Amino acid sequence: MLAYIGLGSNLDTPKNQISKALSALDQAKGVELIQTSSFYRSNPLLDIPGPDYLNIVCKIDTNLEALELLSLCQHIENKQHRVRDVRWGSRTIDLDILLFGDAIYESERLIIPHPEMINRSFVLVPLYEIEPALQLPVFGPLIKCLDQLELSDIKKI
Ligand code: ROI
Repeated sequence: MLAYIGLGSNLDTPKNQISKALSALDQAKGVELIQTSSFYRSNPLLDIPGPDYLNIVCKIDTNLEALELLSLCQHIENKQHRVRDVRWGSRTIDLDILLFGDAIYESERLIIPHPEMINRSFVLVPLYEIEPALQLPVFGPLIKCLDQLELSDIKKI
């Protein structure tokens, strides 16, 4: 199954945090890293105070189930000392499953496609870089979703 994961960090050398999480993903059983976008820098969403974020999107091939992939992502977050205190607060690393093949899935732990992805330029812009012709389940053509977003707040680095 092809899946897309969004990674973000704004603490403790964000670039290292993201690179470390990518190699953890690639080394995990049942996951092969296929492609990664460039790094993008943006202000924290909703102008919540804190350092700028770095974000990327990666494409993986996996034979894990969606919930197993979620557990793997949470395991990587925990290993990199992600502390969940304030909602929307700064974080060393965040891994969000964006898409899982064409699956539409909803449970208490996981919703796919990621319901907020279409509101976030730091997700759609790197996703577009690696998969410009993508058709999103539920949301439709990626390019049309991008057209709805303000893109001036994000910079490719
Ligand atoms: N803001 C930006 N720019 N990038 C993120 O990855 C990000 N992640 C989050 C919140 C706190 C919503 N803000 C973000 O989880």
